[in-house]
Amino acid sequence: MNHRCRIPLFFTLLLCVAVTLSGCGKTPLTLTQTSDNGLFTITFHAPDTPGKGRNSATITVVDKEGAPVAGLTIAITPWMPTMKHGTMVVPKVRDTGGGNYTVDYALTMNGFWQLKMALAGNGAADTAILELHNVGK
Ligand SMILES: [Cu+2]
Repeated sequence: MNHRCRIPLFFTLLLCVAVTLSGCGKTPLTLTQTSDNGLFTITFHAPDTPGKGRNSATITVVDKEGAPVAGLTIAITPWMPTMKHGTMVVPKVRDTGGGNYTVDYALTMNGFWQLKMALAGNGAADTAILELHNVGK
């Protein structure tokens, strides 16, 4: 190998190391919860451990038969039960079709949080609580 092609190779290797390192610290979180009256099964998936500050997640909703439920209005209220407070920022939920929804939410502290959910649409309504036990850890 001549000298001319060694430098691009070095930068390619450096880029590979950087990409590997940036992916290393992520710990995905998946929670599955049946709604309080059993109408829906909710799967919450976060690409990384939720923490203090802004977070995003995807939520998938299926009915009792396991069929995806699109078109729901989902309201989410973060709540810290041990300290009895919520957040100032209202989570944004977006229906991306096929029973999938994206959620952008913010938490003000590390620790134990609940995401209180109200789901309604197609003549059905139910509630659920997702528990995030280790926010920031
Ligand atoms: Cu708190």
